[in-house]
Amino acid sequence: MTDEPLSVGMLGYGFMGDAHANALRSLPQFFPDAPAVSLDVLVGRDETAAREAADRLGFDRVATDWRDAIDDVDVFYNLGPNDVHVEPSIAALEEDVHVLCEKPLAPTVEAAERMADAAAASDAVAATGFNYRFVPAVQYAKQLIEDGALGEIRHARFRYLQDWLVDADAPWTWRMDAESAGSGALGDLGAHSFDLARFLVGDVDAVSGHRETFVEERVPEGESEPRSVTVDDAFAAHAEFANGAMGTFEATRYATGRKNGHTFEIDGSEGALRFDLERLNELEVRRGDGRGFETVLVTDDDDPYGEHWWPAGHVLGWEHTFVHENSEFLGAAAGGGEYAPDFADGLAVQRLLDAVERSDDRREWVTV
Ligand code: 4PW
Repeated sequence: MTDEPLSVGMLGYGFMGDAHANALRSLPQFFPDAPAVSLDVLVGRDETAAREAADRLGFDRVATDWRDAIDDVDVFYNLGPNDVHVEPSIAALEEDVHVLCEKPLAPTVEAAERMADAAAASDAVAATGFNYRFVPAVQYAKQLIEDGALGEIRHARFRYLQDWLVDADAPWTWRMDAESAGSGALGDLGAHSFDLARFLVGDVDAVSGHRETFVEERVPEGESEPRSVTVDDAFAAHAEFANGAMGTFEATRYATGRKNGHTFEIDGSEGALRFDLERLNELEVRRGDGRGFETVLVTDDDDPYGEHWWPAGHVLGWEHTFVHENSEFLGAAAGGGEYAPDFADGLAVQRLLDAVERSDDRREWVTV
């Protein structure tokens, strides 16, 4: 492991830029064993806005072209729109620069395959930003499942519900454009659910999907002409897992009153689990033939990541998932170790997103 700080380049400085920069600032205090980093260059097309963001987030300099950033850094964070994930991530991996790319990995399966190929050919670590794997309660759920506490898994239900498009005046953004985003709620929210499903339950063999777009046009902020919404607003899918479990998935931006309602329930022959991201310190566990679910507060010292934070019961939030994710990613980058979820996991999820779309187009089940 090197003692030199890893120099960081970051493309994008919106929501995800804040989340990752905050995580990088927290690491030295709470994860002192994590490799040190130096925030070298922030990449954005608008130089003035990028400079303001660089000052706010603590980066030394800015670049308006990602090509000017990649050669000089050890680690590259790709936090741009989904279509911008592809070429910069591949170019960085070709230079053996470690990459953390936000999800979904790409707008299409073909692009995700090229990214996974570049990762396989590179000596660098290639991480896909599925941060919810790093919720302590999710890791605790994984341990329970691996220890056999649920027995044979029969059902897995995943829902990701948001409501920011219920507002008829919500502006058009790149997230509503198929070319930039690939898909809508399916790729933005469903990708998280499919990743957790693969992490906790296993591979999915086949899906039957259904998508809807409720509002066909919206007006971009500060403009007067509407633009077409070319992605799904919501999706639902049935899934057949390789281990025989049945899955159901649903995600929407039209769930009135739900802000970030990412939930799952897993039922097995010996027990069951329930999780709700809006109560992320808790896992509801049903063991044996008890009469109901026990609510386990996953904040003890010996719980996943517990020893790094506050005394038991002093709860964590959404932002801590990024701290955990970054500690694992940078540790693998500095030490040459394995990291998951990697680009192969990102590609596996992309194939599921694509299968849902093909199934909906054909109105039939699709084998993944
Ligand atoms: O990745 C997801 C985003 O695109 C997030 O986890 C939540 O939903 C917050 O914003 C969107």
